[in-house]
Amino acid sequence: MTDFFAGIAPVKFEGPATTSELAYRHYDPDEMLGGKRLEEHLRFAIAWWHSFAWPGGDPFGGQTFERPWFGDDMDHAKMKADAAFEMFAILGQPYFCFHDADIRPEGAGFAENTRNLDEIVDYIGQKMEKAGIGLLWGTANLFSHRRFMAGAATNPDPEVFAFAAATVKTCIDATHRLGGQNYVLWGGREGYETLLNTDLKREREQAGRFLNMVVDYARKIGFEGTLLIEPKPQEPTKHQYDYDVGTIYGFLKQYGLEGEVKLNIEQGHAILAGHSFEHELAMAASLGILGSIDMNRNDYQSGWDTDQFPNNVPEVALAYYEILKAGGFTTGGTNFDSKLRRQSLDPMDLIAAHVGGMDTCAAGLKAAYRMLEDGTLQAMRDERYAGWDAPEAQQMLQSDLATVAARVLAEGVNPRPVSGRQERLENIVNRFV
Ligand code: XUL
Ligand code: CO
Repeated sequence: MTDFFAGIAPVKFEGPATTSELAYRHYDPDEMLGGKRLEEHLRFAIAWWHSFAWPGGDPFGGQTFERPWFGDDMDHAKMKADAAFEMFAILGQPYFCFHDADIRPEGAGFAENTRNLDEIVDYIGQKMEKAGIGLLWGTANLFSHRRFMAGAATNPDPEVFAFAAATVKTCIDATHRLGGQNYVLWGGREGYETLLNTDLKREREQAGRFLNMVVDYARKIGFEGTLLIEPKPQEPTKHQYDYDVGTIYGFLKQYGLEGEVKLNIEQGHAILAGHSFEHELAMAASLGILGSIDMNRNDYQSGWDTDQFPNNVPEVALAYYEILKAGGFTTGGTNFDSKLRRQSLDPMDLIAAHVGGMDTCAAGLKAAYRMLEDGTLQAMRDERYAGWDAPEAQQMLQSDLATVAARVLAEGVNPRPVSGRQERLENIVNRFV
């Protein structure tokens, strides 16, 4: 027990009209939406790294948060876990996510890291059972320690590849033991700063082998969760190999893994890649690799990964619209890869941030569901492509340029431009958000 959240009661659903600060206005876990409870649609998870490990630093200053569990021994790691489960009890979300380095103290090397991980995984496993909380995904932090400064799988030094492979093995083991629904790989240092010291072809090949080894191992131990890669275009490296959804799909195809690995798509990373979140989601869905989401909000001006809590319902609605159209989550969910601003010091800030985020997502999901149910958007989109339903149009796709040209000439084909109706469609969306 810690007294960190003392005086903060479990957050309840009180409906949109409530004036209490810590209540859900839109997130009622038991509300039914199309035969499924809201909790099962959204599958919220809390990120251990931002909520419990991050000290509040930025490039110009260090720690602003004072947390009683900050420290690098096992007692502090356990206190951190205690505080985490106290917060979970207040928020009532079903899942959490972690990196090895968030939950265990850093050891002197691989053996001690593994011992520490095993011990804390036992501790967390007992707490999960008691609380009825699940693990959405686990992952390895292959980017913070200086040994990974030139990459993990893509490192020019084979011994770093080995250390990374061994570490990922222990993290898949830990995720498997805790009943994780997914295992995530985010290649924070899998990229480069300058081509002058980088053999890009070789590095991508190493990453392809690494991922194949991960897939083989996960299957060998009977891990039934989904393996996910998380795209991000840059930061920390200048050029990251997992730039965006399309880039990763090409990589998976190249290494024969498109049927094995799906994607964990993050709002802020999509923005950094010059895309909208819904674009990345729709692209992944169209390629059959949509897995899970890291929910946050990125600053549109700053150009770096700000990981703010979501609070923009219209934006979130368009994201869940794509997710619902794709059939919703299976093993995936909504992980808050979101952190407080560094001046938000109080325990209350941490709770309120999640309450707001969960409410924003619930409101967005419900709006998306109504948009789908109404069907006008879908009908107008279908109408736009209706010409392609004609058998002649389908035949043309099987034909060749010369045949098409002959018909255009013979029939005097001269298409009449039609409106894309964007503003009308945007007005329709605004009826629901
Ligand atoms: C970094 C990021 C990571 C991954 C997991 O930008 O999003 O926290 O989600 O390693
Ligand atoms: Co993320």
